Amino acid sequence: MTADTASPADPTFPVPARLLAGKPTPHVTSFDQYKAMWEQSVKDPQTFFGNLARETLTWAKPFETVLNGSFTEGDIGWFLEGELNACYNCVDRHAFTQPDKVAIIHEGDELNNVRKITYRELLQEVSRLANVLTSLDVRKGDNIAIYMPMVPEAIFAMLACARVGAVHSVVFAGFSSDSLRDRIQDCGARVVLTADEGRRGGKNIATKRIVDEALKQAPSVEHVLVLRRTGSEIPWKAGRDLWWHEEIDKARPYSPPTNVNAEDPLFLLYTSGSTGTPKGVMHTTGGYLLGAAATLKYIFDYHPDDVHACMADIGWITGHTYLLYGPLLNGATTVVFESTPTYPNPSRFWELIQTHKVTQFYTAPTAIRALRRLGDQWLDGYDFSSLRVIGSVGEPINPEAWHWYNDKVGRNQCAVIDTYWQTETGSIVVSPLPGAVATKPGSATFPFFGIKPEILDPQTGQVLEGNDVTGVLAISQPWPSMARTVYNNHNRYLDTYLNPYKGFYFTGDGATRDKDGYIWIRGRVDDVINVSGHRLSTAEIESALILHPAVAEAAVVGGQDDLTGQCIHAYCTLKPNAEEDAGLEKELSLQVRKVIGPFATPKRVYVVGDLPKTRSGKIMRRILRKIVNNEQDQLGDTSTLAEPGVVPMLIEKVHGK
Ligand code: 6R9
Repeated sequence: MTADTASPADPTFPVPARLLAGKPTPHVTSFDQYKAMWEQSVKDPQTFFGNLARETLTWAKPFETVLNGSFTEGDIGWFLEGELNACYNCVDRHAFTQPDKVAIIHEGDELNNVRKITYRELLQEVSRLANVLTSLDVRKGDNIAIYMPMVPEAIFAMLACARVGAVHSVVFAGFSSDSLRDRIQDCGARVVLTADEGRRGGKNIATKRIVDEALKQAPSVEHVLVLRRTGSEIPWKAGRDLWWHEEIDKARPYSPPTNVNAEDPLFLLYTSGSTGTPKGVMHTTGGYLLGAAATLKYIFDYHPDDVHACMADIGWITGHTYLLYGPLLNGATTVVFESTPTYPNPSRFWELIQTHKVTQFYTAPTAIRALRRLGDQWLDGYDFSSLRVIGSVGEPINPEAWHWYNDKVGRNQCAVIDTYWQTETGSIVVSPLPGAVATKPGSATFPFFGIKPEILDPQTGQVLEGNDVTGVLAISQPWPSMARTVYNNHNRYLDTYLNPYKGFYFTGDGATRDKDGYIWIRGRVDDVINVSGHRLSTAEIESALILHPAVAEAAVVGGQDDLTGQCIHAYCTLKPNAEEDAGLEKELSLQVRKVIGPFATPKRVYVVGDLPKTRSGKIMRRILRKIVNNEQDQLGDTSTLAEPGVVPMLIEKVHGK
């Protein structure tokens, strides 16, 4: 590993002098210091993480064993025998030492609609809600579904579950009723926490109606606790539905936390894989919390007076780890943003940074690209002097977007951190440390403590040693915040992550380690499409299309898109008696929107006569992918096609004559 040899092809950006000179001093101030810590963390994880876990978290009962299990067995556990409560660690201990510090700044959908919640208030709010959950007979180990807009109560909901030892399963409020239903059915939730409506970009979203629709086929649910957000008329089912405020008013503002074992589940989060239905990725308490707390401290270089602004929704892992758990575990002030980057105009993020004197700002490349495209005038005159670290997550950041972010938002004086991780990794696994690592635009750079990345030959699974190698990215030893299982389907966990390359955790991403040892993530090597940082499975979109009565077969591929990174292109063939009218392609697109959610809307749907198949009937998606990406001159070997004549027909359909 070396970081000091720049090549002219990939210019290297040193750590900004302002960070090293300024106050506070970064936690890690040189590459050598980072390297020494990293080496110790992977050589002796027991000592490194044992110490870190004792320093970082408050344990009700200390652990004795730091790590047990292996990738070969798939039985990993950290901090065994230890007991703790996640909510106590996020709230109580800070409420006792710094009660008046602001824990949450809520920036509502409308400008100047700000609500601040101190740690003292947070403890009261979360306690009340925990008592309400207990009154609904929610117990340790129960699964609770949360389908809520970006309001402080969504944070209270997650923390209240943790307080009583229940397992939250947050479903992104942009998912359709069908997707919500599937997730509730899979985890068997008895209680759903939701709101009457959401508010985003000046529009109301019919949250409760979507829940009602989902619950028609989710008999496990006994109670729905409904937050009044907009006050609009909503349907109501007496007995099942309860008003949040009415229940809260009755509840005592303190509730004792329920301690759980370090390996008891903290939450489920459903994510798309390369096949079939979404899987409920399970994170446990001790290891996940340590990963969240430690990465927030070191990768965002958190210091006590910082205001941390993560723009992700709580429905995604980024919202879990860097909006809620990481910041609150560190006793930070965290921003909950309800609106969109362009409402009421494209200065919204910049206004937010200036108003709240944000020190760490975290968003996705797709938002950076969209704002860059709208023009620099939207940043004019804003004061960004509070910022020290600006981060990006969710997809590869292209160098143009990186430079714009660095120049216009970071003013070349901030650390730009391209953070690579996944729902399954729980916390960031590859990223620069602000005070220690020189960056290269487009590279996530070096592994975090405890992460031993390897580049494998995809065919043989052999470790590609040394630098200047490309293959698939794997991790060769367990780290505290890795997912432990897929809910109710441990075999799927093994088959997806641990069996493809024995002895390794397989990420599903391709990667290069360049000649200087920097890691460059190349994107998914499986059938997962990344649209604006949202993970979508081609199989899931195909299933949604096939539900339409006219569709016989569907094949979905990812196209390249300047704004969203990738976009969805769907090819469909029709059943023999189906009629192809002018509106059908639009209708099929709406079908996907309805079954999965608006963010999964295909960019194009092509109704075609036939699909390119091998003689054994396998659809050759590679050809479909090349055609949408305008690479029809590089189709490669098409000799195995059963019907070569379909290719010109497809090209004509996609590109015209
Ligand atoms: C945190 C999150 C995970 C997938 C991952 C990869 C892509 C995330 C990235 C990145 C390149 C980065 N990804 N961060 N690719 N550079 N900095 O996004 O989790 O929704 O589970 O997605 O996103 O392909 O495998 P998740």
